Amino acid sequence: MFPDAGPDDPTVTAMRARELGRKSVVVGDRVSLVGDTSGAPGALARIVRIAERRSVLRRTAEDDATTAEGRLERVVVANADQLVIVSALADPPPRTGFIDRCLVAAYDADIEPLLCLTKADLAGPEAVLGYYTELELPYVLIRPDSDLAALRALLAGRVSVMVGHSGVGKSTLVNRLVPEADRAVGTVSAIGRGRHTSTSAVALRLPPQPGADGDPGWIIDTPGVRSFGLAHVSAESLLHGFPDLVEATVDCPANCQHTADEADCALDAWVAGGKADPRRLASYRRLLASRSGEGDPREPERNPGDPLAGS
Ligand SMILES: Nc1nc2c(ncn2[C@@H]2O[C@H](COP(=O)(O)OP(=O)(O)OP(=O)(O)O)[C@@H](O)[C@H]2O)c(=O)[nH]1
Ligand SMILES: [Mg+2]
Repeated sequence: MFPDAGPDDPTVTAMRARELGRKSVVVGDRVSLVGDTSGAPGALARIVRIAERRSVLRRTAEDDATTAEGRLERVVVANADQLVIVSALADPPPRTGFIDRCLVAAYDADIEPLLCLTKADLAGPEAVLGYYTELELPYVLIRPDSDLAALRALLAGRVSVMVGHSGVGKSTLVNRLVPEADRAVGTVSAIGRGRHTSTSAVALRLPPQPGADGDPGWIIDTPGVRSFGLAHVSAESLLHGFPDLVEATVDCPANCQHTADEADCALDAWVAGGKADPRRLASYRRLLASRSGEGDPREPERNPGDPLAGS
């Protein structure tokens, strides 16, 4: 698949060849095929090689690497250029802690983030955008009747993967972007949680637009995640998801862990001096705490100030 595959190339069904050993193939992988690659009904090819991955987006089930769940690392997708962080503005309510985690994962995997705020017909984006003012984070607002031209322009020529909680509207958006996709769309239950309608990731070629030249890009729809665990990201790399804070740490004492109980952590003075939003530092420290098994395990991705579930 992917940019050099033309729109008229056949869709080939292939299975993993035994010589690949235990290496798993994930959505986004570029592979070498042998056998019947005609795409004819019943034709079956074999995947004999997985090309080196340009990027690998990972998450863990939990944050704490000392637990079995924390060690269980999942590759979400390979070779993505852009991480589309999908968050509803209501129903389910936005979780800035979740978005912060996705940003950490994106920077860690060297994938560009794009914030996609859905259900803009139900609530305004001011609170979420206000939280990210210092980040120059590109964003798009989506409502059922919105024009998708700006989003299509940001997706053109790249492989983008959507991540987000269940029920935020990922598949709804994919169906609008790729009308023949026919992705199942679910309902959101009363407590504001979706039901995990999508159960596997699927990459879809975006259709060419009249008047636009070049490759329209690929979009990958993924199943909703309950949390985006970051046990695989080092404490130092966590900070890369907080570019508004990173500069301050040059003034930290050697081996500063940047936690709230570090007496001389320069982040406190940075925030006290108005150079960054205190909520961002709090979010970073909640992430640090969560990785060491502390913090509120029920809603690890809700920052103070985020709306309550169901509101
Ligand atoms: N009001 C409103 N509702 C929306 C919007 N986008 C999606 N929805 C509704 O939200 C519900 C969930 O949408 P899905 O597209 O299934 O959500 P998903 O993110 O794919 O969920 P999972 O597959 O479970 O991860 C559906 O009832 C949609 O109709 C929107 O922009 N505004
Ligand atoms: Mg879905």
